[in-house]
Amino acid sequence: MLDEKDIKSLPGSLVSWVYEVKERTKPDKVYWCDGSDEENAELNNLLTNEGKWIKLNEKEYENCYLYRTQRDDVARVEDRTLICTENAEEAGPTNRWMKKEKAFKMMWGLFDGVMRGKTMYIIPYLMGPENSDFSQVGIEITDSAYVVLNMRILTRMGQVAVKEIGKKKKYVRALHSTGDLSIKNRYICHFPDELLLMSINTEYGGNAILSKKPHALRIASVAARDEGWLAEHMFLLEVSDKKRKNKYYISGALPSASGKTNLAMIKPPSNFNEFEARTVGDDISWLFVGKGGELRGINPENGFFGVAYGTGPSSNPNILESLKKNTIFTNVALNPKNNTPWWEGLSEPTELLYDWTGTEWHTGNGKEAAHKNSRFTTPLKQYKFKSKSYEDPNGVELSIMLFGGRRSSLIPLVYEAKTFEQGILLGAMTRAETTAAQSASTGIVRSDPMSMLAFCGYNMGDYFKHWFDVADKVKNPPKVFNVNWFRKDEKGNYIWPGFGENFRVLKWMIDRVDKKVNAIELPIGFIPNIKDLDLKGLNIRKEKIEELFYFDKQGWLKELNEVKVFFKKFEKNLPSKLWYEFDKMYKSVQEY
Ligand code: OXD
Ligand code: MN
Repeated sequence: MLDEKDIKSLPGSLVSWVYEVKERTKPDKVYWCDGSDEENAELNNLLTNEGKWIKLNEKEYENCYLYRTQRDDVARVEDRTLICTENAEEAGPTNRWMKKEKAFKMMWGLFDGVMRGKTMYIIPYLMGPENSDFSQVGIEITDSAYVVLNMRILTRMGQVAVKEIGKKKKYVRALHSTGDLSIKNRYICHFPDELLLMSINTEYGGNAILSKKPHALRIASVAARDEGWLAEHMFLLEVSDKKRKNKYYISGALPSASGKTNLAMIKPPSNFNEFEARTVGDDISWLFVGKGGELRGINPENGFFGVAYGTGPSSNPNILESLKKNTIFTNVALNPKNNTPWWEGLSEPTELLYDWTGTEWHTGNGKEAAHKNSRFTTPLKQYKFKSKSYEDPNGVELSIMLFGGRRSSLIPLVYEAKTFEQGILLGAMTRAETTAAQSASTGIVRSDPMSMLAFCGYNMGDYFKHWFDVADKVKNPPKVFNVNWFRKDEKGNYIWPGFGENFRVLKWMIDRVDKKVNAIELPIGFIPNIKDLDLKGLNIRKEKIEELFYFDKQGWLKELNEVKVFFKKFEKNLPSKLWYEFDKMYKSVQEY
C-alpha cells in the first residue's frame, strides 16, 4: 500500500476528491494501490477466497487466473455509455448524450453508499511511457479487485504513476463500482470538461477498466482536439526489413473483434524471413506531429486485453506463449481435468469442459464453450515479439496508416489513398459488419469512421475537421491504405486466407512507401498490379485474386450514397474539406 508520504506528494485536489468519494460511497476499508508484487499476491488470495478467482494449473499457466463476469455483463454497452456535457451538439449525433448536471445527479445518487461492506481501491495510473511529454496520468477508484488486477497489467500503476502525477498539470479522475450489476442502472458516464469518468453496475473490461476506452479514447480524444494531436483506436506495428535495413511503423484502425490484435502480432509467412514484425501496441495509439512535421505515435497501454475466442495457432501463433504466465482469462472455458483454460480456436476440445458460465459442456452439444467476447489480459513486457520502442518516450515515426473493416463484398483487399486528405475520407467512410464486442446484433453493416464510432468523446463532425487540421501540420504524412480481409465469394467462403498471410499485403504497402512498385489507379484510389503482390507459397487461383479487386461501379455508387446519408447527420459540423474529398471521389466513380 502507498504510504502517507506518497499520498501527500499527490495534488491536494486529487486527495480531496478521494475523500469526497469515500464520504459518499461509504466503503468499509480504503486501500491505496502501490502496484507491488506483494499487493498482487494479496489480491489474488482475496479473490480466490471469495471463490471468484480460479487459479489455473501452475505448471502450464504460471500465475494465471480465470474469472467469470455476470452473464449479462460480457461486453461494452453502447446504449449505456454516455457523453455528459452542457449541450447535445458537443456530443454529436453518434453519441448518447446526457446533460452534465442531470448525469451528475443520477450518478451520485447511484454511488450513494454503494461501497458499504467493500474495500475502496485507489489506483494511480500512468498511460504511456515514463518521462514522456505525451503520456497522461489518472486515478481510478474502484471496489473491484478484478479491476485492480487488470489495471495492473494494462497500465503502469502504483508507485511509478505517483511520481508522474507530480510532473503533470492534469489528471483524469475515474470512479467505478460493481454495484449490484443491475442492467437497469448500468451506466458509463464521461464528463470530458471535468476530466471525470463514472461507471457503475458493470465489471466488464471496456466498461470498468476506465483507463482504456473511457480515458485513452473518449476523454483523450477531446484533449487531443484541444491540443492538436490524435487519440485513435489503432494498433502500432514495427516491421523491419533486414535487407533494406529499414524499419517501418504501421498504425491501423479496425473495429473491435475484427482481427486487430492478430494483425498487431502478425507472424510473416515462412518465405518472408528477411522481415520481422514486432508489436508496439494492439489497440490504442496517441499520435502527435513531431518537430520535423512527421506523424509520431505512442501506445498508452502496458498490456493487451485481447479477444481469446478464435485466438490460436493459425490466427495468432505469437501470443500463445505469452498467455502461459501472469495472464487473466475472462469468460473462457475451463478444462476441469487439468485446470487449464480453453476456447474455440485454441485446440481440439476435450470431451468435458466447464463453459464460460461454469456449466458442464460436452463436445458436440452445438454450443460455444467460451464466450465470443472472452478475453485475455496479459503484460506487454513479457511478449516475446514486442518492439523495444513501446517504452520510447518520443514514440515512433509512422510511414503507413491503415483503415479497414469486415465487409463480405465490394471493398477490395487493399487500396491506397491518393493523398493524405483522401486517406482521411477513407477513414471517415469506413463501414463494417458488427461483431460480438459491441453487444449489438452481429453482422449488420454500419458506419464506423476510423473505428472510432463508439470511442470518439465529442461530435464526430468536429472530429473529422480536427483530422484535417492535424493533416495541415504534417509535412511528411504516412501513406494511407484501406484493407478488407473478409471478402467472400458467391458460395459465402472467404476468398483471402487472412491471418499471417496478410503480411503479403503489408509488404506491398512497404514497397509503395519505398516507391518500388507502381499501382493501378481507380476512382477510389490505387490498387496493386497483381504481379506485385508476393503470393509465393499461397494456394490461391489468379481469378480469385482478381475477384478481390473487382471494381463494381454500381456497388460503389450505392456505397457512397449510403455514406452520404451518414455524413449528412453531422449537418453544419461536417467540414467542407470532407465534402470536397467526397464529391471528388463520387464524381470520379460516376465518370469511370
Ligand atoms: C476492445 C474493443 O476491447 O474494441 O479493444 O472492444
Ligand atoms: Mn479495441
